[in-house]
This record gives sequence, structure tokens and C-alpha cells, in this order.
Amino acid sequence: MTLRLTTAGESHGPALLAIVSGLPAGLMLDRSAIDADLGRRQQGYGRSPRQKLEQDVVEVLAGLRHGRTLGTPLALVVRNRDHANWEWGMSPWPPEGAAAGKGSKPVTLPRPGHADLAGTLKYGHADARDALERASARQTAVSVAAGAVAKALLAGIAIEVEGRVVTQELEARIDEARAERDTVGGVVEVVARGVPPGLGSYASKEERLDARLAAALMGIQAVKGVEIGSGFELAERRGSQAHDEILADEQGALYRETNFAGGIEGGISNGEEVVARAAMKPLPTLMRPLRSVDLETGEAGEALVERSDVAAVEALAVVAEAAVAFELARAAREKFGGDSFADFVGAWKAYVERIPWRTR
Ligand code: EPS
Repeated sequence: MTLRLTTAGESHGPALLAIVSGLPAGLMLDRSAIDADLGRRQQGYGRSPRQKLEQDVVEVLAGLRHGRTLGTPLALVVRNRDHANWEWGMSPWPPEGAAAGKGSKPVTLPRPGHADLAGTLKYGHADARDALERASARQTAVSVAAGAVAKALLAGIAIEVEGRVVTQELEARIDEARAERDTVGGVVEVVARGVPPGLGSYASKEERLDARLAAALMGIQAVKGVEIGSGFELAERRGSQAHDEILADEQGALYRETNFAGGIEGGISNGEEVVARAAMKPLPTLMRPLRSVDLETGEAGEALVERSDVAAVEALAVVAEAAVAFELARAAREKFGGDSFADFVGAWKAYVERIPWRTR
């Protein structure tokens, strides 16, 4: 019973697509809740004018009937409104005259920090746009839609996931950077409440919940660092100050007073809040560009300059929330199984009633 997400789509292509498989049948999905998360992702200070063009909404093409999942692959689509302004030619037969449109000029001056150079070399492209269009963080729109579906599943077993920015004075930093035609990054934190002990496993590194969350977060564009719980700070501490003592209440339910482990021990959730942080690098499209080399001529030049965000840290908080939710939902599907949503919830209920766990 594995929950899987497959996505496709380019930043200025016709649409972004997601297929979520492994959902139980009978899960009620509220389209407005998905759209609300899509809207949250688009807000935030320092975003590109692109966000005024896009008003992301989800369309569900398969896997849902009368608002309930069918237990079959769920197909989600988010259309790119900006596509209409771009010469594209996804088909091998671009329409006559299309070559003069926006985006038709080949990008040959790769931006340091973007996928332009590495992607162009890897795939043998002559135009870095063939690499950057998919590497773009525009793709995160549809991952957020999938995350909203995961959150609906998790709500059935009383798990809530919430992302937030922890970077100090973000707006002031963004204003300063914009004035200097520069960009900034930042740090976000995702907290999952109500996660029962027992998600993930030490049986193999692929099953470890912390490894999975780290991969999910590191898989988001521009993320360069991830920590679980007190993370890097733990390396500085003595063992006596770094571990969460195990206590029992009057009913015998187990709990901790601290949560340095971020809710995960031995690659398994331990019943405390799951806490993960992600560090985002400053965005690589700079209005005052860094040095680059023209891949066509071999001559020194300045990197591509085009419309972009000054910061997308607030968007990352929503994207990271979705990534953590999806990974927790995947781990919960493994543990509780069930072809129907009722069976899934029933297995969870039977389990949490049996174990000495105190929810927070
Ligand atoms: C992005 C560049 C910008 C961002 C985009 C990510 O796109 P554009 O060049 O079209 O302005 O706006 O993010 C989104 C479109 C989005 O919806 O998040 C990049 O290079 O990663």
C-alpha cells in the first residue's frame, strides 16, 4: 500500500500534472481546501509579478467521483495561465511564426545556482531553457496540490501539518535586497502534530522517517540544508543534554518533556511532534547578474536576467508543509493500510488505543 506521487510539467508549458496513487477509496476531498493551499503558496512577500498572472486552481481529471476517492490514481492538473504569452512548441510541429514569440530566444548564459549549466551539459541541450523550464520552482504548485490531498488523508487520523517561516525580519531583508537588485533565502520549519509512534522504520535506510523527510525537503527547489529537531545544534551538546527523557503520566501513557529529537528516534516517529527545518538559498536569478560563460561562443559574459522572485521563503513554508505531509501520509499508508478510508482509520484507531501513547 504505497502512496506515490508522479509529477510533470514545465514552468511556462500548458499545465502542471500530478498523479497520486495508493490512496484509499472513500476519502472525501474538498477542492476549495486544495485551492486554498495553492493560494497560500502564491502569496508571500518578494514574489515575482508572475504570481499576479497565475491564479492557481486544481482540476481533478481522474480518481474522484462525487467528491470521494475511488481507490484509483488521482489525476490533478494546475494550468499555467502565463503559457498563453509564450512561444512553446511542445509538439514537434510548432505553429507557423511561433519562433518569434516570448521564450524563443535560446538561453546560452547559464545562471550560477540554477540548473541551467548542469542541466544543459547533462542533456545535451543547445538552449538552457530546455533545462530550466522543468527545474523551475513553478512545479511546486502541483506538489502542493498533492500535499493538500495528503493532509486530508492525515486529518482522518488526527495528524496536522503546518509550515512557517522562521527567518527573522524577512520583509526588511527582502526590501533591502530588492533595492540592491539582489535576492534572499531563509529558513522554514514544518511541525506535524498528532503523529503516532511507529511511522517509518530502522529496518532499512530507505524506510527511516527522518531520511525520507530529509529527501522530501531536499527535493524542493533551492533547499540546501535540512535538520530534524535540534539537528546541527545536537552536535555541540553532551548526551545528557541532547536526549528526551521518557516519562509516564498517571494513566501510564508515555511522553517527553523535551523534543530535541524532533519526534523521530531510530528512524521511527516516537509520538512527539515531528519537527523539520529547511534552509533555502537565495534565488539564483539576479537583476545584477553574476559572471557566466556563453555556452555558444565560449566568451565571458553575464548570466541570464529575467523576471523572477526576490524571495520565495513564504512559498517554501507551504511547499515544505506539503512535502512533509505527503511523506507522513505515505508512512501512515504503509503502517495502517486499508483499501477503504474507513479501514485505514479503523486500523489507526485500533493501534493508538492499544499503545501507551499520550497525544500532545
Ligand atoms: C522561477 C522563476 C519565476 C518564478 C517561478 C520560479 O518564474 P517566472 O520566470 O515565470 O517569473 O515566478 O515560480 C513560479 C512561477 C511559481 O508559481 O512558483 C524559477 O526559476 O524557479
